[in-house]
Amino acid sequence: MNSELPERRGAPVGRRVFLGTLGLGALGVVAAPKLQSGLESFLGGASDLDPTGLTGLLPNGGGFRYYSVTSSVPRRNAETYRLSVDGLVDRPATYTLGDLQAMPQTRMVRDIQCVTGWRVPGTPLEGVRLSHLLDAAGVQPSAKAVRFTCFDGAYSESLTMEQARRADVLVALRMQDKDLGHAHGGPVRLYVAPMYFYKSAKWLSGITVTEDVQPGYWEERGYDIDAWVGRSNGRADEPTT
Ligand SMILES: Nc1nc2c(c(=O)[nH]1)N[C@H]1C(S)=C(S)[C@@H](COP(=O)(O)O)O[C@H]1N2
Ligand SMILES: [Mo]
Repeated sequence: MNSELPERRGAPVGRRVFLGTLGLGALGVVAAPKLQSGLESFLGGASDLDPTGLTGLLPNGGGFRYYSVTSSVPRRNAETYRLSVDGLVDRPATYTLGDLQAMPQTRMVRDIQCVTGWRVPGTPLEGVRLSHLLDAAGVQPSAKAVRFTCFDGAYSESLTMEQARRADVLVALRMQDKDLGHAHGGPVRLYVAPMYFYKSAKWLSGITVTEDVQPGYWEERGYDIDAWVGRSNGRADEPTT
């Protein structure tokens, strides 16, 4: 495996470059307690995202790290959020948050595992099964994969059709029994429970059914397309339970 991959050094390259430009690296230690409390209120929805992305270097109370490959992400709420389902389908659709909330919800409690090594055990995620949306759209026989795009304008992911139809792949609306906040990719993110967390695209805005798998953001930068926990990326983590 390529040891030059940016995320293996602890942070996505975009943010590192951004921090480096601002010269904030050394400030982190001093500023951490203040930023940490800022992040916590942010995660509660009360304040704006730290535009430096410095909060991304700090684990929050629950052991998560905030990841974004872009330095800022627009906000979407119940009024402005839209999810499109298109590509090789008979019935393309655009859903609001309310539409998604009205569909059958599935709740799962699994370990979340980032490929860089941090893990958050026993995390509840809840939302609509991706297979439900695919069935509603009517996938055409030539379709072998699904591509996901995000309203950060940069990130993308992909799954084979077989992976996408698994019961443990959700279009997630809630995490830790709360509506998904902006920092964690709200209002809607993908959740691919059996794979490393980079498959779980945040700020999900598009689901496109495609003929073949198109490598996602980190996959174009060397990570495995099939990102099974414990069986990919040269790692030997225990599978999530
Ligand atoms: N849109 C988008 N989704 C993303 C990422 C990202 O940078 N942008 N990072 C991925 C990675 S590497 C991880 S570990 C998780 C982090 O999710 P969190 O910020 O909720 O902890 O989101 C994944 N999904
Ligand atoms: Mo990650």
